[in-house]
Amino acid sequence: MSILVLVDGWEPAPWVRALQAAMPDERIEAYPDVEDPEAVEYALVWAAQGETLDVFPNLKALFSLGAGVDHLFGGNTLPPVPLARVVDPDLTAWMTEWVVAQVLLHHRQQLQYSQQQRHRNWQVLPQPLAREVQVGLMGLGELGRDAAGLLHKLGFGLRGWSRSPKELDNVTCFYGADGLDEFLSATDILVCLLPLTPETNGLIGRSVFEKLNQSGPLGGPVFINAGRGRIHVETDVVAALQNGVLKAASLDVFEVEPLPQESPLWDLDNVIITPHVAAVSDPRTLSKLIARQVRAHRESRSLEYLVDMTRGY
Ligand code: NDP
Ligand code: OXD
Repeated sequence: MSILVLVDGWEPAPWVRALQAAMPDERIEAYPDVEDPEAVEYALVWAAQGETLDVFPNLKALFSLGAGVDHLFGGNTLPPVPLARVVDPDLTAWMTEWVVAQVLLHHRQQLQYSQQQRHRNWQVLPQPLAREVQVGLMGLGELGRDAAGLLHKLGFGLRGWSRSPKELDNVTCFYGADGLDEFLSATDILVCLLPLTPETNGLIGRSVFEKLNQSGPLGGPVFINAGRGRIHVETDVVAALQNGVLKAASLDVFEVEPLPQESPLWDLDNVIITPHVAAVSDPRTLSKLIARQVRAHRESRSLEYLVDMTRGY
């Protein structure tokens, strides 16, 4: 019996090492070096397609090594086994750090001050209070809720939007297509922490940006995306940053990654770009979660963090 690490674009060796340390009695293999495909019971995957998984006829469960699972839905039919994703306090903390860092950079007008610094220009800008700024979180799941907690402590006003109705302390909640416009209308800083699904693909474009609060305390709305790049329409992001419908943006995810050299985003001075690093999957912590999940499955207990295959997240 074996556990397979099947990662595309990541180095498998650190995963194999960390997993072997967390599960010393298990046989861990990295694709494509599989001794016996029929012995593979669990596959830990990042960006693997159904076609590749077809060769393991005795799979019992799939584990996404990322919090998002869209990387698994792009290709062929997946094997009919449960799919669990990653929910981990360290990963969540990293995302909250990234989101809060970006919100604060825009709130404290760091892009303008950095530009002034380059021109040796000593000029004080009017500074709103955090409570005068409304942060709108699209996605109130594991990551959105945690970010909301710290943003509230910092004093920001909070609005949130999800698929199903929610009641959260300190967050004015909206849901579904019917709640979107009202959610957007008072949002000054829009933060996307949605999963990529057929419903969210291309959701955030020109009409969303135009509905944000255009007369807020920051002098224009800000867009922050750490969900997935294909949730935004990149040509609309660029146009909105150029024509002032958006004052600024922070982007960790892009329609195409790595962001192509010819993307106009690289040349805009009102955008902050990070290379999909807001909350990376770290073998040091995630191997413990996977070990717990494998043990639970072997002992016929339920897996945690199962993906709803019909919703796609
Ligand atoms: P969750 O599944 O816990 O939460 C997803 C949230 O999005 C839920 O609140 C859900 O609503 C909402 N949602 C989903 N579909 C819709 C829709 N059609 N309309 C409105 N709301 C919707 O996910 P996580 O918080 O754990 O992660 C979110 C995403 O963050 C991941 O899928 C991944 O793409 C991204 N991510 C990015 C990383 C990075 O480094 N950039 C790292 C980790 C994750 P409801 O509550 O009603 O179900
Ligand atoms: C994830 C990611 O989904 O790293 O975990 O993007």
